[in-house]
Amino acid sequence: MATNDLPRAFSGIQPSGEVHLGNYLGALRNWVSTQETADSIYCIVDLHALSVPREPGEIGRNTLSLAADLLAIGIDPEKSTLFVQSNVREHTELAWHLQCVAAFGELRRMTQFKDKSEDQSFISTALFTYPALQAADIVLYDSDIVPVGDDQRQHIEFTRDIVERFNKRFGDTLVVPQHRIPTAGARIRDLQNPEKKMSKSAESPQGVIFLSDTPAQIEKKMKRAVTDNDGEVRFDPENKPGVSNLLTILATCTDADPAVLAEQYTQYGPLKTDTAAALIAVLEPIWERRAQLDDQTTAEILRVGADKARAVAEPVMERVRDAVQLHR
Ligand code: AQP
Repeated sequence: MATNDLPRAFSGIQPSGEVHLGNYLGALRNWVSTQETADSIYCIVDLHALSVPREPGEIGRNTLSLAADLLAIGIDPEKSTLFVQSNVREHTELAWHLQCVAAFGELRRMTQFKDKSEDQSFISTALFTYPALQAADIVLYDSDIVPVGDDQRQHIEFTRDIVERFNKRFGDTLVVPQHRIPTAGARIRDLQNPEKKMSKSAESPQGVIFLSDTPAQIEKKMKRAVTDNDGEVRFDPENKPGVSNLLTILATCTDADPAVLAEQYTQYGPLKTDTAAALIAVLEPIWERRAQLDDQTTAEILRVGADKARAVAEPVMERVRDAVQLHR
């Protein structure tokens, strides 16, 4: 809980590539609305992005650009704290303490680890322990709520479990957070491979709508989106994942119900055209704001954000050190 009696919200995004529609509809849109009802802390989780092999400088370069995207989307530094994970050292210190109460078997059950390690020639230990660092990110700020997409549900439940275990072992020290997953748009699927979630690291960029895509690129990707052969427009995510994904995107962009929207269409073509148009209308003001942001202003916002974040994190970390009682 924040000192101003508002709940504390925390969430993060990796600078692992360009922001896509799944990130936006599943999480970032809610980051913006949460600013009005919670003391919100948003983090660019650059250390997480290092859990798969990267070139030197790659993540550093992506970080500033991602920060500008977040500001353009509507993260307001007057209302929220926006900062970079590696600028606050306490994240890794607390992660160690949480790894010490996390069971190997628990981590092995994480579906994100299974998905991301599949077919990889090098699997880092960091990819395996990723959820413990994520848990530290959250609880380092006494966070009450965590706005995320559905893919993070298991990680937040893991966070709750290990924080409860820590509190049981060392005394009531850390706040146990809750996820906040949207009812609509919580899992946006890849347009070419609707069995999978839309992801920065997708096999083909044709299945992913990036925030930086032009209207023409969006129209083309929507037109080519994989549907199915039965020709019926129906909201049925299990049996018709491609069509249901388009309905979800259209519904989320227009604040409508996807099943009700489905009744207005008899063919896939007009559904694709309307979905592209609705999306472009939502993204246009974001593109305009993004074009006005310069690197110097963005870097200064991150610097101030890191100072604000440290001021919250340091006393929480001190509480953890007191609870564990190592020699000082
Ligand atoms: N397809 C999605 N639908 C809904 N929400 C999504 N999120 C990600 N993909 C979808 C949400 O976006 C937030 C930031 O996620 P992230 O970038 O930190 O990590 P990720 O979930 O691993 O995203 P990607 O795009 O799949 O990245 P890569 O390919 O690098 O692993 C989270 O709240 C997430 O739920």
